[in-house]
Amino acid sequence: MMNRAPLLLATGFVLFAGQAVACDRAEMRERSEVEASRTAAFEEADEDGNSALSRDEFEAFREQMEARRADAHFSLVDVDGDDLVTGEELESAFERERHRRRRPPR
Ligand SMILES: [Ca+2]
Ligand SMILES: [Ca+2]
Repeated sequence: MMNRAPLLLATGFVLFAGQAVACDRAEMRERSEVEASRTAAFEEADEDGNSALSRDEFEAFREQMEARRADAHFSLVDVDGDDLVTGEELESAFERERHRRRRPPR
């Protein structure tokens, strides 16, 4: 039946929107930072500037992204921003993560 397609699309959108709401702000910020830095990492890794990555360049890109992701993750866990992650901050980050995973999708 053709009429069901829009309904299914709408249902999919509502589920997607619910998941987006489920992301807390810090996570959203982390994601947008990672996405924003992807282009920069690509350009940096593209050593010969041909707008494409060779295997070696791709490896450099992957390392760049990993470092940037780790950096963003660190900032997320370091709640008070003193550039140190305490056991307490780590534990509360795990707790937030557990809470986020447990939350049922709306
Ligand atoms: Ca290249
Ligand atoms: Ca800290």
